[in-house]
Amino acid sequence: MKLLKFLFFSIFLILLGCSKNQKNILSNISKPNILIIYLDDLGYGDVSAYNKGKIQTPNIDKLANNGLKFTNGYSSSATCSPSRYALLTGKYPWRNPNAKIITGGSLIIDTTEVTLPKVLNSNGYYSGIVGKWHLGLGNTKINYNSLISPGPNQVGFNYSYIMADTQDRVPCVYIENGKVVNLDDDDPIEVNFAVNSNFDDYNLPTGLNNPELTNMKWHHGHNGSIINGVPRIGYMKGGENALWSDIDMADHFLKKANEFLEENKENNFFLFYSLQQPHVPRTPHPRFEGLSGMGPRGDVILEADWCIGQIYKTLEKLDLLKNTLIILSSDNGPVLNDGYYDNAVELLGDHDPFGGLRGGKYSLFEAGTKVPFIAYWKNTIQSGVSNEIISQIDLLSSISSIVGDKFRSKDGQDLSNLILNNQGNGRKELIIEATTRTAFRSGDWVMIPPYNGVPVNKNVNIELGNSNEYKLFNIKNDPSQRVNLIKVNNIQLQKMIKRYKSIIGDDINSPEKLILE
Ligand code: NG6
Ligand code: CA
Repeated sequence: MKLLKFLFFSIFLILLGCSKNQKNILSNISKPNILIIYLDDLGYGDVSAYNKGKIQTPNIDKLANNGLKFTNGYSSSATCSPSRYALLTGKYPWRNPNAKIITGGSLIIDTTEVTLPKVLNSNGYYSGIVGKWHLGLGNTKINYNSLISPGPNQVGFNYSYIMADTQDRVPCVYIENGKVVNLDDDDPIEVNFAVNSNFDDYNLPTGLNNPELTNMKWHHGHNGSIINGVPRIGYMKGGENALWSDIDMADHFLKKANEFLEENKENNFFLFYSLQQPHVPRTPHPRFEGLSGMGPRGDVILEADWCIGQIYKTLEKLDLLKNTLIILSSDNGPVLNDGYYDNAVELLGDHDPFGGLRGGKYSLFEAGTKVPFIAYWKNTIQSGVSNEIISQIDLLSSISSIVGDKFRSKDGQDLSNLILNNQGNGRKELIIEATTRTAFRSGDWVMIPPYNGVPVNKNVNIELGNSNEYKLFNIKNDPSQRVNLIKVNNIQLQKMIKRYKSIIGDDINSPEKLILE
């Protein structure tokens, strides 16, 4: 009897040991740190791992070539705020009428909504964002002189160090956990986006009235207040002490991101490192000036690539690479002239930021939303290439699954097996969005409905995807979407229209924009 008891006890101990070991392996694997490196307007062809063009991005390439490089990775929109909304909520941006490009507007994520940082926090993570936010702040007109809320800290981030909207919009200050950094109480900030004359003393210099005071010329828009010689969108006065330095912005965000990593090396952390490059105004630090031979746009891409290399080095130094999942992507496709004369067009040479795709930022064509999309996790993700379809909208559900949480977002799919093991299918279908218009990808087919509006935005010289007829492309055979197949394959077109309408449902675009026969 004693022997039997001993045997049972031993087996119990062995089983306990096994399950403990199993659990350890699981918890190590299933709870990596999460680092999302998010660029602003970086094109599919701007990364040398995707396009052996003129520009060299060795640090991004290192992640792409030693991790999983997706060739069919999408941002959720062809502009910034909607893409960021979708990334953090896993919901299609066209479901939210406020998910449009923000200019000083209110927070567009409901504070009760489940978000990526919230899911991670509930699994023991500490979440931070460093860099561009562009999801709105406050509920009404923002007072930059007191605590700014709600913002990133109210939708799940434990720590935030952000610029509010974009580098080309006022206010040109950093905001840390809801407080403007270095703000002098005696020099309060006033901001408005309507007209300069909203200020009491309305003789502040602007790009419109005082071009002689600018060191970067505006091409379209961008003729409001002049800060650091750069004319911006909107008007701002005060806050002199708090103004950022444009040429130091990359180094500044890098320093904050590095500090976050150092401080949280013992925690499970989520860092959303949201770089401002290569969005306008392109203001490389002088040590990158001229390096690309392509003017400021190329130079800031080199600067961003260098920053990513520095972050990699920090993870290496802190011995965090083996338990950090890195996702790198861009919020929308590329644009050359986005409102300033900065030689982006003139000095492009034979570099192709669009990677052979049609359209660009703001466009329903492929270059609007097909972006570099890379997953890297040293010793866990095998190096490889995936042609499966994946969207940033899937990141919340996939990361939730990777950390062992059950939450799945409304529109996202759990593609964790694809991300970690390059196994299983990606998406079968995807709604593509550009400035509230939508299109539909199903397998190798893309269908763009007819839309009113100009076919080409002449300012930025990008084809938007508007026309008065449906468009149907097979992007496997025709990746640059040159041949409209509506007449050749009407059956496929009708199938896609039906399916598209059934997904979009009542959320269908405003009728004045969409022409549905
Ligand atoms: C547009 C700006 C553009 C850029 C964009 C937002 C004008 C004429 N154009 O309205 O320069 O700031 O908004 O870009 O003002 S995004 O990448 O943040 O979506
Ligand atoms: Ca952008």
